[in-house]
Amino acid sequence: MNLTDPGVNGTGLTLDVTKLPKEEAEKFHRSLEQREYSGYISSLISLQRSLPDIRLQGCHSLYTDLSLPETSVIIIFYNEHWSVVLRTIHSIMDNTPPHLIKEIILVDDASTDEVLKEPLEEYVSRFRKVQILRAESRQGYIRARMMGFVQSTAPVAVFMDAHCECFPGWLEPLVTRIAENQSIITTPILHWIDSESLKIHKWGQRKNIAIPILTFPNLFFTWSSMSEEEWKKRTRETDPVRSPAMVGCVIAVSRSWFKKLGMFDPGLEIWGGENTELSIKTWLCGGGLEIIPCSNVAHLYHPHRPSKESDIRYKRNIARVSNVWLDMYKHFSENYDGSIADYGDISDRIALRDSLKCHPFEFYLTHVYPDQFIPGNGIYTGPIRNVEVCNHCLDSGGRKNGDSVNVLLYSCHGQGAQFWDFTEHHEIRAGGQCLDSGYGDNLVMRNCHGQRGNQEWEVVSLEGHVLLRSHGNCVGVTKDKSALVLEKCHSSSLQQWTWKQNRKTRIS
Ligand SMILES: [Mn+2]
Repeated sequence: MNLTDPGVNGTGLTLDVTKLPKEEAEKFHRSLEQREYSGYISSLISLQRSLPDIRLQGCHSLYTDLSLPETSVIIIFYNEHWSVVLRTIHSIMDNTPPHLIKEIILVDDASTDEVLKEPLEEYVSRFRKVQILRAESRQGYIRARMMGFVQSTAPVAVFMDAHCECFPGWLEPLVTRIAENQSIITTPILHWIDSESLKIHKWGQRKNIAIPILTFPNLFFTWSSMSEEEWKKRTRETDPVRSPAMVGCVIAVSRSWFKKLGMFDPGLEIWGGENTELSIKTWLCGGGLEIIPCSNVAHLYHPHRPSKESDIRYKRNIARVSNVWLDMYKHFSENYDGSIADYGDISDRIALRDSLKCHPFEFYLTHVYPDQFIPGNGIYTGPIRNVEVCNHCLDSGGRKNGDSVNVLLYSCHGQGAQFWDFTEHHEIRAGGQCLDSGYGDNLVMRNCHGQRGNQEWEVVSLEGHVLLRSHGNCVGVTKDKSALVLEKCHSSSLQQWTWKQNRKTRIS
């Protein structure tokens, strides 16, 4: 194919598949179908491709202490592509001072791919520190991680997915922070390996660093930006960033803290919910969770094919997490009552929470992440009814209008498109989107950008009613009572709404 150093320095490889011989093109397509990423492309890229040093200025001089505790790296694989697993291992070996790695424990979660049996053993026999642990039957990612942890011996454990590549200097910053404070779990900045070309896309390291936060009702994570408050609190851009949640692909934790927290909940099945559980409990039980800007790891994000089984399993897992940790807020998560799947016995997890004297979940909402949005638990919540036009509500389910959706005045039913929340961020949300005033006298729904501006609202309380105000204009109904309009505020009841106040603000 006439390739020179494909993928070097994190560049990807894009092939014109139409120019490949038929047999090769078939292999290319088959590999994409098999694994949700291109094993074919991966096998053309060196197992030891170098990655550039992308550390922020200031990182180099911060982490020169040679006396850090040793680390065990625990990697779970299940039918992962040979080249992807090996590249993960090589990148650890090549980018870490040897004395910091005590061992790398590969846990084979009962893979069926033959190449991951003896051939893998033979390949890794060149590394003194790498050992393979085989599960006899499928344990799932969560229990397999604990198998590896129990086998490991170093004071710090790093859980890493089997499809990662480490940048130079990735480990020292993670471990340094743990050496300072045992009960802080640390994560690197996760960059993104493209699943087709294996190109590494760099993500923000400075103010535009991506912060994982929890989402309700599914207790998954989503990306947010650093709060203004956090940005101001830090004095250097290399300082750790408090993280409300974690993705879970790369986590560093002290052995003692992970044990004290009861490891992962062994009642969680296969995959999902464990990162949420660990995030919540480290925060509630006296520890913390931080992103360390000087640590960089790339992770191969690949779409997970959803299935009915995996969906039910996930809902079962989050039912466990919400019933153990969320107190009354569990009512805002899916399947908390076990109506979709029986979530099993949680009594030992509750006993653990009691014995550690962990804070109530309210602590998370007031001290860890006051911006946490919980649909149905806004400051104001529910349908927004007009005072003048009997039984008509603000409805976000209008027609598409370019990149946004028109908001209408519509007969009240109070469900879905008419269920609104007013957030700590001064957004008015429905169905995952935000009310936006940036379209003249028109009101639309757009993706929430979190930057205030056209999505910043005031809910002004009158006697029993509210005004919805944005930069001096108010949401009202036209004189003929047929449509919504954003116009100068006046005193007519066409601009007055009833909306249920649910609670006080958390941030003043
Ligand atoms: Mn992964």
